[in-house]
Amino acid sequence: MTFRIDQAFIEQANGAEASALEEDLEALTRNLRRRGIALAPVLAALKQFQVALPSWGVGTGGTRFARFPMAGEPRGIYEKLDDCATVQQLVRATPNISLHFPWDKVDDSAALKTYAQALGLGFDAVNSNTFQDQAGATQSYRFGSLTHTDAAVRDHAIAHNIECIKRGAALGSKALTVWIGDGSNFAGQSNLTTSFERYLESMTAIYAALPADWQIFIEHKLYEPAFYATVIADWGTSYAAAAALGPKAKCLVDLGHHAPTVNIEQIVARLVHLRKLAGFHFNDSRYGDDDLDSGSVDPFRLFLVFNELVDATARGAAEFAPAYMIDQSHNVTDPIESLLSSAVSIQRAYAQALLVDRAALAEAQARNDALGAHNILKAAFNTDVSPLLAEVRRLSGGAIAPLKTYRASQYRHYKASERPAAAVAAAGIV
Ligand code: PSV
Ligand code: MN
Repeated sequence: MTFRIDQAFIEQANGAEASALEEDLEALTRNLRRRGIALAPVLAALKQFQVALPSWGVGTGGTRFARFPMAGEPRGIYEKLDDCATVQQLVRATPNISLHFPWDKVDDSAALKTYAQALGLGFDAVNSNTFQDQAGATQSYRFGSLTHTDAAVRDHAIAHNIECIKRGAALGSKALTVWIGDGSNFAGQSNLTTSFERYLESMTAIYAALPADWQIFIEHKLYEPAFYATVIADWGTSYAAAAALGPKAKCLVDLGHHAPTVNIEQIVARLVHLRKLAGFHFNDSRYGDDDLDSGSVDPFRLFLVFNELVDATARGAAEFAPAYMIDQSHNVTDPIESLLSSAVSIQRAYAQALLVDRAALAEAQARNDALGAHNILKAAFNTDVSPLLAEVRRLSGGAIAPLKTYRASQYRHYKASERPAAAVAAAGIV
C-alpha cells in the first residue's frame, strides 16, 4: 500500500488554522479596501495561477562534489509523480509536471499518462538532455551536442530531441524545452560563429518535427559547463535563434542563467514586446546558477518579474501565454518541502504584482515622479498576501498551512520504509 495524505487529514489540519485565517483575511480585506483594491478579482486570478513541477526536483539534487540522498526518495518516475501529487494536494497550484528525458523514459507512455491522470496530474513542457552521455550511447557529447563539429554527434542529439517530442506528445505535452551545455573552455577551442550556425541547422531539423500545436522553448545559460563561451549564452542569442526558427520557437528564461547584476525583469519586458517569451524556470540564486528555492534570496526581484507579467496581461500583450515551471536543485532540504514553499513564493510574487495600482503608477511615471512610482510598487510588494494565498488554497481543497500539514502527515517517514534507499550515492545534478 502506498501512503497518501488523506484529504480528511488536510481538512482536519485546516480546521485548526481556520479562525486565525479568517481574522487575518478580514484585516487584509479592510486594508485593501482602504487602498481601493477589490479582493474578488485578485482571488479569481490567483485561483487560475499554475506553476509546473520539475520531475527532477523531487529527488535530492546534488552538486559536482556530492549528492546526499535522503531516506524515502523517489526511485523512478512513478514515485516522482506520487511526490508531485502530494505537493499539488497541499498547494493546489502545481497540477502539471515537466519531465526530463531520458531520466523519465518509460516503455509505456499510455500507462504513465493514466497513472498521472488518476493523481490529477498532467504534463507541461518536456526537456531533452544532451548534456550527459547515456549508458551505451554510440556518440559522446563531451565536445558538444547540437553544435558539435561532427555531424554524427549532431544527428544523435537531433534524434534524441525528436524522440522527446514523440514521448511528450504521447503524454499530452505541448512543448519541448532545449537547453544545451555546448560551448568551449578555452579561447580558440571553438569557432564562435560556426558553432552557432550549426546550432541553427540542428534546431531547424528539430523544429520541423514539431506537431502543429507544439512550441519549442530555447533556454539560454551564461556559463557552466562551458566556462569560456557558451553557444546559447544570453537572451539576445536565444532571441536570434527563436526569430530565425519561426513562430513556434520562443525564449525560456531560467532566473539563474544570467550574469549576477543583469536586470531580468527588463529582459522579460523585451521578450514580451518581441512576442517571444516562452516562459520561466523559476529558482533563486545569490552567485550563479545556484538553483536555490524560489524567493529565498531575492523575493523583490521575483516580484519585479511578475510585475512585468501582470503589466503585460493588463495591456493585452499579443502572443503572451508564458509557461511557468520550477527548476531547482534541493540539496539540503526535503525536496517536497522546498517545492511547497517555492510554489507559495512564486504565487506570492504574483499576488503582490496583482496589487500594484497600475493607473496610479502610469500617472506617476507620466509626471516623472520617480520616488512616487517606486513607492507604488513597494506598497504592493510590502503587502503581506499570506492570508490571500492560504484562502485560495483552502477554497481549492489544499492546506491552509502546507508545510506544517506536510510535516504532521509524516509522509516522508512512510516513504522511507516504502522506498528502501538506493545502494549508490552518485554525484551530480539529477
Ligand atoms: C541547466 O542548468 C538547467 O537549468 C536546464 O533547464 C536543465 O534542463 C535543468 O537545469 C536540469 O538539469
Ligand atoms: Mn533551467
